[in-house]
Amino acid sequence: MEQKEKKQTVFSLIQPTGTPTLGNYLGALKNWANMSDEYDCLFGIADLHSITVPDFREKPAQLRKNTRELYALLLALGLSPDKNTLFVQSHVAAHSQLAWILNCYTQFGEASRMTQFKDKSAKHKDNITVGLFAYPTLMAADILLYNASYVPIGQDQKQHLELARNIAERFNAIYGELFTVPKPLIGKTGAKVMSLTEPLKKMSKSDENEKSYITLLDEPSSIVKKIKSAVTDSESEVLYREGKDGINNLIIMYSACTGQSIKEIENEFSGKGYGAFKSAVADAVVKELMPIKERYNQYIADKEYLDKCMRENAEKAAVRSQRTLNKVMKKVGFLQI
Ligand code: ATP
Ligand code: LTN
Repeated sequence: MEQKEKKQTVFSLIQPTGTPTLGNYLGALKNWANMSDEYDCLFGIADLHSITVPDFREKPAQLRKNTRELYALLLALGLSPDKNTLFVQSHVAAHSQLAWILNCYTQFGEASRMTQFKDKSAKHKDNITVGLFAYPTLMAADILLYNASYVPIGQDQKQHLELARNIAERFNAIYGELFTVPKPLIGKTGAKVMSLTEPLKKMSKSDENEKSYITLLDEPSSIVKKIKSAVTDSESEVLYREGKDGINNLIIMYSACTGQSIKEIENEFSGKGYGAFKSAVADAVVKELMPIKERYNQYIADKEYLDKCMRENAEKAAVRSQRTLNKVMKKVGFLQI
């Protein structure tokens, strides 16, 4: 117990906007599972964030289904609900409460500079809500509530983390040391997995084109098909080079699944052409994902166990986050009764 208190805290959430892709997995989730020995870990599902875009507003049944399925998938990745705090964001009221307070310490200008906001609002021009704009302050609240030292995320979330750091520092400068200033932990491979059909875009589970991404629960035959039809280039050498975005992406995927370096991969496939390489990539991805799918099928069938884990873990998260929220409310000057 004593040792547990000394561990530094790691925190990250993922949105229930669809089955996670190979990009989510290699860029973020894969690293989560092996952190609980070294760190005090909180992981979970950012369901409050997922209603910031129209696709998930007004679809309550879908949101509920996705949330339960994602929770089962987190367990299937090997995340222990006992060693970690594994929870659903909306089950813990302090997130929304602190987010409101942080909104009042965030400049309109700095929130306007978030590239994700610019991208997502360009995509939904006629339906841009204040919630989408305030997305990063809710994310900052998530992290700061638990005094997380490290936040494992993909490259695309770095700017949001930078904002969380700025808010924490600003708050500390006004009220004294209150928040831990969090640092990002970007996956070792730096893996930013790109779309299979448009390799200049990141692989994203909300892409309209299903062929552009592989989900963690895809059937092997579908994985093989998608990789075989992945966009490459008109050359034939398996080399990691500028401009060969499609091949570079497949090399990154293969490297992340097999642990081989780029150099080793280039040597292995020297003179073999793209066809053989694509088959090997597909095999490696299938081998990586199938055990996860098998475990997922067991967890999703046991609703009672899932609910019990969610309830117990929400309780753990609530106790911890409430402590921080109380301190903040006192500092800000809300009357204590
Ligand atoms: P959406 O399509 O709904 O915006 P997403 O697929 O981009 O979702 P998120 O739920 O926003 O995924 O992200 C979950 C985690 O996965 C984040 O830490 C994010 O940085 C990481 N991530 C997302 N896409 C990729 C990718 N293509 N490569 C590497 N990491 C990724
Ligand atoms: N914005 C993140 C999900 C997210 C998150 C967080 C990640 C919400 N709150 C706190 C890390 C820490 C995303 O879309 N990937």
